[in-house]
Amino acid sequence: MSGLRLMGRPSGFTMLEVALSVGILAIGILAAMQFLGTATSQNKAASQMSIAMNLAINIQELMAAADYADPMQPDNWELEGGEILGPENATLDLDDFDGAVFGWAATPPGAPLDAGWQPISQQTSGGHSLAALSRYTQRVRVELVDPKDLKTVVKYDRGCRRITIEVWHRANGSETDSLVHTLEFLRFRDR
Ligand SMILES: [Ca+2]
Ligand SMILES: [Ca+2]
Repeated sequence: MSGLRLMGRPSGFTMLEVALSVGILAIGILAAMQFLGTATSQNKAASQMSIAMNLAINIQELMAAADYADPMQPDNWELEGGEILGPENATLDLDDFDGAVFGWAATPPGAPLDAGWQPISQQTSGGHSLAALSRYTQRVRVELVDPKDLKTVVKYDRGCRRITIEVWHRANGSETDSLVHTLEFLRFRDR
């Protein structure tokens, strides 16, 4: 009478089962890929940060040898006659570094510097290259601050200079640099 017929379960999978399995698999793969993507970009940011911190410290160490001010012309806010910003000068002072740019955004563009004035184009470990450093820029700013209120920039030297070192990075395909790390420190006039 009725056209209904109980059928035994066919062997193999129905289309629905196959479709469901494929769907679940796809969701799993997508989740794994997203996780990997996030992990990779976090890794990249962490490695960029550690590179930038090192590049900032390089300049801080490089400036450690500089005098607070030029002994003959302490108010001269630039390189003194005949000086150039480099290892050739034994007499560099802090303000000689104001506005200095090393690396990618320098003119002409170069590699950022290590603590001994040498350009470094690769970050290496045990002879292996870990990362290219050529797209990084170190920028230096020197300001006079009030020794009694270190946040206040002043016009005349009251015995304290604030040095700001910024490390910028130009991403592949980008037209602009982005600031990765800023290092600030103070130097007081030796008495
Ligand atoms: Ca000077
Ligand atoms: Ca000088």
